[in-house]
Amino acid sequence: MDRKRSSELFEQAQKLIPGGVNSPARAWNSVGGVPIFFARGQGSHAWDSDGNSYIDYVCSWGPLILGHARPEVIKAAQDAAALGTSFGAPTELEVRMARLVVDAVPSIEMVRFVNSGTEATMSALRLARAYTGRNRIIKFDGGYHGHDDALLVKAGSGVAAQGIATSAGVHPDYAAATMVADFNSVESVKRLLEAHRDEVAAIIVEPVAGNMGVVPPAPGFLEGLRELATAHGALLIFDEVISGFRVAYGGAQSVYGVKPDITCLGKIVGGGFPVGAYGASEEIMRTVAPLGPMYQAGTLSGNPVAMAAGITTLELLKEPGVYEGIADTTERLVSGLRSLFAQAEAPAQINSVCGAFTVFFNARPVTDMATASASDMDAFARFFHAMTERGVYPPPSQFEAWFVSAAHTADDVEQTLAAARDALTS
Ligand code: HOZ
Repeated sequence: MDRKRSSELFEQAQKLIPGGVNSPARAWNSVGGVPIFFARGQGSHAWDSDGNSYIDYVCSWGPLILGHARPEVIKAAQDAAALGTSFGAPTELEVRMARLVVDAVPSIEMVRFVNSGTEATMSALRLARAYTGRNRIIKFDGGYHGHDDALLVKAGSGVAAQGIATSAGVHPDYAAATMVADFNSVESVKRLLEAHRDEVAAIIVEPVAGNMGVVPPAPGFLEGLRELATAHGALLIFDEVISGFRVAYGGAQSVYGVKPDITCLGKIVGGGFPVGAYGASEEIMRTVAPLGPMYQAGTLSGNPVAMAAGITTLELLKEPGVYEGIADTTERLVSGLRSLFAQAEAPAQINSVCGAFTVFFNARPVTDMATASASDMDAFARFFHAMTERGVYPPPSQFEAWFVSAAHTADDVEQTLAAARDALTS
């Protein structure tokens, strides 16, 4: 496969942009080689700057649950843009979007829109501190919640792929207030809460971990967190930036039946445009300015073009059969890959939920960051390159999710499995 133009662009980009990328996970650091530069996308496919086509399982790292350039979403964004791209004042679209989110997510009575998942989690922590009057937080090893200072401690995603424990530049006082527990271990959270009674403002968790690769919650884990948070007067924050509107329309909290105090959203909620959101009960959200003393603001927050794309995406997701279709496509990919790996006698664990999965090159079950880290990164890298060479684009890191959209077809599944069979044989 000729990727001459991507190589040229990467050469130029590296002189102008750190690492040639605007987000480290895109740099292919953990798999090596030259990142593919994309030029266009349609449905389940994306085309690179050399004209090669790929079945895309990155899907912009999650937002594109309807696939690339879904016509209704594009039209909604175009129509909104033609009426003015930003006002810095309230618009009707924000009210419609807020209504959709409040109706969809069980724990949200009021919501504030921001511009990214990072802004959502950063604001949620500030809200938890303001509401409880406490400073410490508990996060999980391998949990990634964007690049807020307090959350770049033992983080997953690009941080784990770089092998960084805590980012340089994080103020030591912020890092010191962050305590790290083990995903799927209620006991590890209990120990921290008991050692720091009346000091913990919040426990923040991805209810389905997505940034150490996909790791679903063990039975009782989320329920245990809920009980502990309530017993210790801490708030439970679900970071549903990935799982929201993906594992189900109402997110992971609707699937597992556990209600957090604060929910963070991003990715899908913006329909491919930069949107994040945080929401909670009216009582908690009354802490947010201008109603309360916790300040948070943004010029482009609730941007009409992004709101229009988000509204249309959520409305399309409400149509009957959408999630059943995504779940079915995910299941066919996962079971097909499982049997191919078994036939090839290649050790692999495939963790999945509706619309997302990870192939861990690992002989043992992956239930937390320690077990995810035991995966064979070199084997993953070889598989990744063999797949891209065969026109399938998986995430360029062992610690990320493959995202399945409503646009992926039975034909895409067949072609992906054929590519995997060939890749494993080679
Ligand atoms: N944080 C994203 C992966 N979990 C990567 C974002 C990007 O590079 O676009």
